[in-house]
Amino acid sequence: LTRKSERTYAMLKPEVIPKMGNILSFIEGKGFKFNRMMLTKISATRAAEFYKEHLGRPFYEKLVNYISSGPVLAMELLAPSAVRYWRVNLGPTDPAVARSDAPNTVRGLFGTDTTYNAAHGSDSPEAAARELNLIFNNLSSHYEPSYIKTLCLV
Ligand code: DGI
Repeated sequence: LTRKSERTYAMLKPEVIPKMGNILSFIEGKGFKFNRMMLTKISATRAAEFYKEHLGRPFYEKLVNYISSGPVLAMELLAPSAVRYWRVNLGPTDPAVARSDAPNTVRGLFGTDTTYNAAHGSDSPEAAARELNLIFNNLSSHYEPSYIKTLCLV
């Protein structure tokens, strides 16, 4: 990492995996560097841990079920002010809001609704460190190579 660079955790959610190429081009075009990248599946237990700050919210169970329902693309992105820069390029949580207020964002371009909103981005450097560790340093708990084989056949 250079002095001005920062890292963040970005994740493409299951519904956009079939069109991940367009989204990766968008991210690359914004100047991010892909430092680590992994197509994987997150277990429900790991997803519950990942989103624990939302425990008790009405959408929590749906969110955990969704994130653990299919493959995700986990990424460590590098850029100056990467956390904030990725949040800006991700756009508002609700893609309908993104389409009106920030159309040239990942959620504005590729999101469907508040559940199927294309991608995740850490909201602070501390969250990025926690999330990167949780996803990349706990491979045996969620990595399912047979699933990826299935994905390639469909
Ligand atoms: O940081 P964000 O992903 O933009 O939003 P967040 O941290 O407030 O919430 C995390 C995820 O939880 C979000 O990407 C989608 C889901 N979520 C948040 N608020 C709602 C929601 N899902 C539904 N269905 N309804 C909500 O109000």
